Amino acid sequence: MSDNSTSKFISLILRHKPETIGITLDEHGWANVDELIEGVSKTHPLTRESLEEIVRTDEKQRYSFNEDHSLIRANQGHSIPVDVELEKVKPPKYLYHGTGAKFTSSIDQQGLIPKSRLYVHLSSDYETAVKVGSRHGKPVVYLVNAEQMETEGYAFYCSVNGVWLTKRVPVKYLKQVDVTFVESSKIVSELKAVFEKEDAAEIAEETILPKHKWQDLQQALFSILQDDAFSENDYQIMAEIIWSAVLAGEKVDTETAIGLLYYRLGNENDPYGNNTIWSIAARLKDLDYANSEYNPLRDPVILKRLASLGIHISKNVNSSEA
Ligand code: HQG
Repeated sequence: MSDNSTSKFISLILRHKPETIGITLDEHGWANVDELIEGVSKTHPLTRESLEEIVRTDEKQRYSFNEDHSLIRANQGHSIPVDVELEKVKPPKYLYHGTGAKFTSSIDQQGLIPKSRLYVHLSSDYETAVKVGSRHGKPVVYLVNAEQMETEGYAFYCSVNGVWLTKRVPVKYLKQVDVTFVESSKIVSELKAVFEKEDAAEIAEETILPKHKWQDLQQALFSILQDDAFSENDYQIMAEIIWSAVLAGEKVDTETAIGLLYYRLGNENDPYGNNTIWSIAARLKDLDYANSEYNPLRDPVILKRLASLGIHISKNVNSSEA
């Protein structure tokens, strides 16, 4: 393992105070490697080999060399104005920001500001945000509606070590994360990992169903069903899991479940076409499985529920209404 205090000191030099060892960074944040080693090694043990080791093994991949390793810079986290040539990238739907409980009243008024750094730092997962927040005392995590921010003109950057950066986050895009949401977003990640496998539905039923409270799991399933990013096959797996829950007598939110499943997998002209979702609808609505006039995609209660989730069914036949 590399010497942690040397690594911390290098971070101070490359992000905040190069003058401490009498060096300067260029406009893109690069320092000369020989100068850095010479300056740092006056107070901290550092050789070219140990520097290479620090860069290679840093758990957050904080530093990069240029091609011939004559220059080095921090990938992000600066307080001095350098341009590390970050590329604007489309962010995921949500990002997280971890902070200390003591900052929340100020954040709830002003939104997130970079304070001494150039950017507000965000992460793509909740767990990282909790760690970052814990550096400031009791951690609190905010959910950032990154997709909406981007649509409304805010730029996002992703540093080479995967930290998301943006200039500021106004209050309207922030929400303190509640525990159910966190539980369900963890389950969403677990489910996503299962999607890659063969027999995904069985694996999910055996490993994920028994492990979580149904209410948390249901929220995770609904959030996947509302997300366009998944495939028909993934949605079918959601249907299989919901069917298992129905059979197990779990308290399923009937309208939302039927609505979302039919929205993803149903056919307005043939409500019985997909066996799994018809079984779910028939069981939850107490219908005659083999003989019913019921059509979920024409049920006003279901359509209203979907509309409340922002989903408006105006498929081919009814398009005259649109
Ligand atoms: C808070 C570490 C009051 C903000 C981590 C944060 C990270 C406000 C603190 C990286 C505020 C600044 C950055 C407002 C923001 N009112 N407080 N309006 N807006 N704050 O350390 O995000 O290990 O500068 O919530 O992993 O904690 O160094 O930023 O709590 O990626 O590589 O002001 O540092 O990475 O604190 O951490 P920081 P941060 P490294």
